[in-house]
Amino acid sequence: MDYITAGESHGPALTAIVSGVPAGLKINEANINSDLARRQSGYGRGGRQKIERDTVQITAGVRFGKTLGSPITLAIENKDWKNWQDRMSVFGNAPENLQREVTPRPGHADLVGALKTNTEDCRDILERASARETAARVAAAGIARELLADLGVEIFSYVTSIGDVHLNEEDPLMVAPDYKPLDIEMSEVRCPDKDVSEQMKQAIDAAQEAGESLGGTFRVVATGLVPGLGSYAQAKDRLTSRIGAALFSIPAIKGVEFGLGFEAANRVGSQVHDSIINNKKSGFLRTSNNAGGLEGGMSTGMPLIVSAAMKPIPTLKNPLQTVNLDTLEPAEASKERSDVCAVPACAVVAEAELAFVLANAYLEAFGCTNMTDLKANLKAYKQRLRVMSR
Ligand code: EPS
Repeated sequence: MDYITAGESHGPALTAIVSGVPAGLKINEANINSDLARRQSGYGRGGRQKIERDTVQITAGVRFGKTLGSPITLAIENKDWKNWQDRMSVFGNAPENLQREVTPRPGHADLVGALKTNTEDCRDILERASARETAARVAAAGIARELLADLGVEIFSYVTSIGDVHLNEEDPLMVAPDYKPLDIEMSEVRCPDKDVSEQMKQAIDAAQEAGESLGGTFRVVATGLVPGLGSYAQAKDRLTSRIGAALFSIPAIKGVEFGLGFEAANRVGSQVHDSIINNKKSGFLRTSNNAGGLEGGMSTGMPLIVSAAMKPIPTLKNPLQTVNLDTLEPAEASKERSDVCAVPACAVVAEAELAFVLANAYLEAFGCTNMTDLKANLKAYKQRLRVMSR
């Protein structure tokens, strides 16, 4: 299963094509739209989210609510396009009064993209480099999420810090899978603790007043996985490397940690690795989950827990110094309308990226042509594991 997206932030629409989806998978548009709404939400988002009501339109690959096994096309209209038709026209000439973007923002793709593609207008770059593109990823991953849900896998995320406000968790790797999704969804910053949510919102308010932006960290959790997804045999098949690459593909992600992450490097071996037990009811289990559900590049069957760090958004109300590309003189970086903080939204995008990797791992292990065969193979595998653990 693979996806590709197209679309500019202020163009007519975002589009995704998902290929390699098995036939016979039920698709519920409402679930995809709910993920799109979750991505749009979050305290600290900019004015754009008041304009958009992201909803998916599926135009290929689904018949009577089920996948055909052919490529699926998903489109999301950019409602803001009507305000940009002159500046972002697909054909015709640029308007005479067109204001080119010539003051690249440090931290965004503006300057390097312009140098690379030989354009005199950074808008050619920023329109695609904008995190608006992640709406198409979330829609595409909606297909992966339907597949995983059908196989008993759930994915959720929560925010662990915004700026210097941190959620203090006693034993996060053990408690994280038990958080109540409703508590997370009720928080405007996707944080399960009400008081910390308030502090995070205050930090966002303060940043906004100061003309600043804020980054943060979040965790993504997947439950219900069978052990053995991914592989130890080839570098590219290690689930760890695939998930790492997928999360690092999200704009502004600067760090990814699995389970204990960097903290594992501070400890001795016996304080890191998870003892193995065998329990008649559940089979092989671990007494802890420091590995975050991955060993040898494969799922262990424990909840998969991965954390990521997002840098602050580069568009600043009080901009940094840059160089005017026309005059080559010092200038202030451009002040696009933007978000003060998009960490909660980024966590939803990370859910989507993780869903894609995990769905692929299931398809590789249990077959990818149709849901009936896939489920039969998965059932047989689970049965064999039960026999091996008794
Ligand atoms: C985004 C839409 C954008 C930005 C943001 C993400 O809308 P606009 O540019 O029209 O305000 O709010 O873009 C960025 C964070 C970025 O770095 O470009 C969205 O829908 O997620």
